[in-house]
Amino acid sequence: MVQLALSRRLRRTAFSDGVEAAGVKAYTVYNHMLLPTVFRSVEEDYRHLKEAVQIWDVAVERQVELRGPDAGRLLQMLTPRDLRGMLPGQCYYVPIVDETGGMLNDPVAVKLSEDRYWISIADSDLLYWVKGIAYGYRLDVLVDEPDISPLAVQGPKADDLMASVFGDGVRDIRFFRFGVYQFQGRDLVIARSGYSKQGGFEIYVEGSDIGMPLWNALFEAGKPMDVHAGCPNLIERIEGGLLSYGNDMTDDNTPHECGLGRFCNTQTAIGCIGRDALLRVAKEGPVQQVRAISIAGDKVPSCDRWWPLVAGGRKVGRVSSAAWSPDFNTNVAIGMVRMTHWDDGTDITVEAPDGLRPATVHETFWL
Ligand code: THG
Repeated sequence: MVQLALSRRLRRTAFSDGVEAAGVKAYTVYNHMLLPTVFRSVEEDYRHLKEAVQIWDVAVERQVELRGPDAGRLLQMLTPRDLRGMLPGQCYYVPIVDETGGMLNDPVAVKLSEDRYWISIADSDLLYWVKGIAYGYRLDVLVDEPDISPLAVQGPKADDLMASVFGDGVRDIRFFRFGVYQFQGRDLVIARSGYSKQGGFEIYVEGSDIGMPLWNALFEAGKPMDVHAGCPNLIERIEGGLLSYGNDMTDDNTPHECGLGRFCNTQTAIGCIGRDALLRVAKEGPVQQVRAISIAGDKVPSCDRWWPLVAGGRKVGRVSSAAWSPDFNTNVAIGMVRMTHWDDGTDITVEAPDGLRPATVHETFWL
């Protein structure tokens, strides 16, 4: 079997020892680190995520920390989402765009205080863009990547598990809010968020040294709840319409093409570097947009390149993520579809690697 060689450049995480002991079967590389993709099987992991509770090593969600008097100004330069109403204790999903309005990342921003934020990044080297902006505009802000390793607790029993380790107070955390809770005498930021639609929390583990102690404590406390190691699940995230940067969108796409227009306030996001470009394209509206797509036939192979979408002999889009959904008894997919074919119920054809298949475009996702 071919192996992936580890080194300084392909980092393990603060939880990799636990992930291996739990029997991880496959990894992907994300922000130059290991991200588990399968434990038992994608289908078994999916069923268990929807019925119990899982612990996810999502340390690959690296934090870009902004600290200093210009931290808020810098974050507003990066995103077309209006941040003026953001309060300490809140998390915002923020499209990050370049000067052309192209997506550079789609992180969660965490406001710790007026002069301190974390940008919890998806898979692109956002740190360099942020450092370049801070330096180029002579901003009074420190930008770096601290030793913080997010650990997600996801699934319907997440509240019970978290309460048993951190106390009943965690049950009151509202969606996309966070509080500070103690573990072994250390303060940890805990938010109600995560890359699934099953509910749960993300623990921003500060200091790699407490990574395995916390991992072990959660597994011990979760025994009665059938806790298992898990990871972002391909099937569940497609059903839920959770986008994957680099797969479903790139810097060639605007947030509006990605269906992230609801997270943009381009008119009032004064200071956003991509604002003028986005105002120009927003006037016309996008000519292609992310859509849910169901694909006929039995289980599709894994989507490791864009699959063309065609209609009437013309290319009308592409599929970027696809998987068999046991709950919906069809293949579910995410794709970019041209406006001529993006209406709900439009029938088109996908050129899958194993042949042509009928597909249908949907206005909304499954979860
Ligand atoms: N949590 C944290 N950091 C992250 C992710 C995360 N960094 C990488 C990656 N995931 C970034 N991408 C997303 C995509 C979707 C969401 C969060 C991060 C998400 N979306 C909600 C939804 O679509 O239902 C809505 C969010 C909202 O309403 O504000 O949660 O998962 N820390």
